Amino acid sequence: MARHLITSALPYINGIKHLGNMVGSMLPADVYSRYLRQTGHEVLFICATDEHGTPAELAAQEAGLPVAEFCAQAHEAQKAVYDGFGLSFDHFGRSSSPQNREITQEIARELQRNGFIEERSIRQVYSNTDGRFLPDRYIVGTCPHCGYDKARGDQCENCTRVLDPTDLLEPRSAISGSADLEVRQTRHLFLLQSKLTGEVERWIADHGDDWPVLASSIARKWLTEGLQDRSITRDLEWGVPVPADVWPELAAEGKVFYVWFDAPIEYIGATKEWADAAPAERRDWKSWWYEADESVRYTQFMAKDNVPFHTVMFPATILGSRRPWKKVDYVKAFNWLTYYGGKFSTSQKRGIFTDVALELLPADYWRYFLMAHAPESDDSSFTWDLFASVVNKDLADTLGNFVNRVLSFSRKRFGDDVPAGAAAGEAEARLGEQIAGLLAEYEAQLDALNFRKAAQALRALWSAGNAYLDEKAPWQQVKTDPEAAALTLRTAMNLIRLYAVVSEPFIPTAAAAMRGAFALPSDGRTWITGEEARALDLVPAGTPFTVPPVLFAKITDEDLAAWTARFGGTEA
Ligand code: B3M
Ligand code: ZN
Repeated sequence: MARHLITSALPYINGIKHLGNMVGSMLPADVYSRYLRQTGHEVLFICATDEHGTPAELAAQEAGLPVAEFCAQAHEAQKAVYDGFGLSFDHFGRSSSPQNREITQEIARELQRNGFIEERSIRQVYSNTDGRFLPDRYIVGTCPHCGYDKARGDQCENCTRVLDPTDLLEPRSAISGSADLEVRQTRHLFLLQSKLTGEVERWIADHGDDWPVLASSIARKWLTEGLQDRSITRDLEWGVPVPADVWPELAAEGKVFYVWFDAPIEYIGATKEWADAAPAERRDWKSWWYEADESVRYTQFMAKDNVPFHTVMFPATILGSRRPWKKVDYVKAFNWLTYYGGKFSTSQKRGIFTDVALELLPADYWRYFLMAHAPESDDSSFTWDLFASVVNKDLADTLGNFVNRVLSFSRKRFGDDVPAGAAAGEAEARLGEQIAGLLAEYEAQLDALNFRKAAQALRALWSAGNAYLDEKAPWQQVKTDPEAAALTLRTAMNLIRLYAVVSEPFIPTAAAAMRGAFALPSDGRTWITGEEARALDLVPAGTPFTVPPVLFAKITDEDLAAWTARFGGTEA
C-alpha cells in the first residue's frame, strides 16, 4: 500500500476564502484523502495558513491590529470554517511557525552553500508619502500585458502573469493611494534559478507526463520562457528573517524572505508541526519528506495560478538545496469557478464566501455541488439556479428521498427491523451486477482524480436504486405479495448501507446519518468490495433500523429569490 502525502495550496491568511478557493484546492484534496483512507491507505493530509508577506500586513493594517495578532485570529477563523466544511486535515498549520522558520532558513543556507544565491543591488519602488519600500501587493496599477487596472505588484489577477512592481503602469501605493513614488536602490537575495533551468527541465521531463495537461502545460510554458533569477527577500516586518549567521548585514536591515519562498516550505514545516505535537511514537515527519522511499506518493492540489510556483520554482529551490527532500509526484490543478461567468474576488467581495455558505446550508450541499461541477477541464460557473437544481435533483430527490421513502415505508409495513422476505431473484442479481459496475467506475474515476466523473458515477449509483425501486414498486407489491415487497425493501436498505460507505468522501455528514440508520454490530467497514456490491447483503434481515431526519431539504423558490437578491446573481 502506498503512503499518500497530500497537500492543498495554503490559503492566504487575509480573510475568509470564497467557494472558488475551496473547490480549487482544499475540498478536492479532502475528498481524495477520505477516499484513500477509506480504501485502506495511509494518508497524511496537510494544509496551513499562508501568513507572511504583503497580504497579511495589509489586511492587519485594515483591521487595525498588530500583524501577529491579526494572523492568530484569522487562522482560528479560517480553521473554524474548514472544520465546518468537514475538511479532514491531519494538521492545519501556520507558515509563521518556528518549524517553518527553521526549515526555510536551513534551505536558504544550503542554497547559499551550493552557489545558488547571490546578493544583488536592485531598484525598488519607494513611497515618499508612506516612508517605505512598496514590495508586491503594496503597489497596484495597470497590468502591462492585459490592461487590467487593479493589477498587483506581484501578479495580475486577471491574466495570472507574475509581475514585478516596476512593471506596473500608473503605479500607486496600496497603503495611501499615493502616486508620489520613486525608485531607489536596495540589496536583496536572488535565487539563481537560471542556473537550475536544466535540472528543472529534466525533472519535469521525467515526471510531467503523468500530470494532468493543465499542470504540465503551464510548467512547460514557463520553462520555454526561461527561468529568471528571482529575488527571494523583501523589506517587510513580517516574515522569516534572513539568517544572520550567513547574511549579517541583510539581517541587520531587517530583511525577510519573500512569502512565496517560505510558503511551499510550510508543507514540510506543517508536517513537522504535526509531528512535534504528536505522541513520541508518531513523531515521524522525516519518512514523509526526507529520503522518503518509493512508497510515499505525493499529490498536490491547487488552482492554476499556483502551478508555476509548485512545478517550477519550488522544485528549483528543493533541487538547489541538494538535499533529498520529497518532490511532488502528481499535480492536480483546477481552472476557475466563476460567479455568473465573472470572477469570485476576495478583494472585491464578489461571490459567496465559505463562512456565509455554511450559514445558509450545511457543508454537504456545497461539497457535493462544488465537486460535481469542479472546474476541471474548463472554468465552470456558479449560478444559484444551477446550484438549486443540482441540490434538489441529486441530493434531495435521488438520494435523500430514496433513503427516506424506503425506510419509512418499511417501518410502516414491516416494523423496526430489516424484513427478510423472499430470496433474492433475477432483478436483484441484475441490480447487483449494475451496482458493482458503477462502483468500479466510481473507484476508477477517484483513483484518476477525475472528480466530476466520480460525482457522476456516485449519482448513477443513487439513480440505480431509484430505478430498481420504481421497477419493483413495493407499495404495489405489498398489496398482493408482501414477501416480494419485503425483498425489495431489504435490497433497497442494502443499497442505503452501500451509499453510506461510498458517499462519504463527498458528503460525510449525510453518509454518517445513513450509516447510523442501521444498528449493525460495529463492523469497522470502511469500503465495499465488488463482490459485496454484487451480493447486496451487507445488512442482514432482522437488523434494527431507524428513519433518519430528511437528509437534504429542497431549496425553495423563495430561498432562491432571496439568495439571488442578496448575493447579486447576475452576469458580471
Ligand atoms: N497562498 C496563494 C493562493 O492561495 C498561496 C498559495 C500558497 S501554496 C504554498 O492562491
Ligand atoms: Zn494582466
